Amino acid sequence: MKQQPCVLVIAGTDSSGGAGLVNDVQVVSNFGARIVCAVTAVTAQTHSRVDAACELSPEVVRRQLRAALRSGPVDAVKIGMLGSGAIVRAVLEELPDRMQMPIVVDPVLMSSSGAALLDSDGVALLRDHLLSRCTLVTPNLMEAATLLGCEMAMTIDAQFHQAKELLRFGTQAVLLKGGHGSQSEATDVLATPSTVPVALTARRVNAVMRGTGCGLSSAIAALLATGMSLESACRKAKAYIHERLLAIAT
Ligand code: PXL
Repeated sequence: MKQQPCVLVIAGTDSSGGAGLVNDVQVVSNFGARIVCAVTAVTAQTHSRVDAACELSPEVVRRQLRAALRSGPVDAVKIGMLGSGAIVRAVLEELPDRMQMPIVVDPVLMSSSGAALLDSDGVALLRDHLLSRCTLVTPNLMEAATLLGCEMAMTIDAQFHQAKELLRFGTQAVLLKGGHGSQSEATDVLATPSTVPVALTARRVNAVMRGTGCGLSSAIAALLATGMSLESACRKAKAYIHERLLAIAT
């Protein structure tokens, strides 16, 4: 029997359970993979506000990463909240090569309630050094605009354009999520340097759920850990999030 795949989750905790590590662990487990982890920050929050965010020392993050990577084979990495530039640096120093295992980065910049979850030094390091080390980056429309230093894409054409633009930071692929848009379909655009970008669409669901971004990138990492192709993993992960939204829809 094939060994159970293992995902390394690098993320912060959210005491409401809606986003962050708790959500990541639930999703990765749903896809049957094992988890090793490195906690970057502890946040105290409800569904409507962030009360406190405390980053761990970069040294503790570094040691968790070393220990996690030594504790057995790891088949994929998911990176969520990083908190500070110092933690981004620690992750850059310990992160395996993407040729060894797929690395999915959810560029967590802000909570859905609007609190900053990465400082400005961290944003610059993520954009200029982390993206060139990853297999896939999964920004939402706001995160893409921040990374590119431009206005948020308001049309599907603009979303296609920004997905391709983000490739200039050296990531192997971009999944630009349209969940925060206003069209009747929620369209995500998958772009790579060597293929025509594809639109992954799902009917927009009338539901509010925190942590859909965390969940999507965790599902993709868990599927890539099984050896699935990038496009299939993105499609299957999107279908999974769509099902979860349908389950709570009004
Ligand atoms: O969904 C982004 C996110 C990631 N990680 C943590 C969070 C949030 C959003 O609130 O709190 C810990």
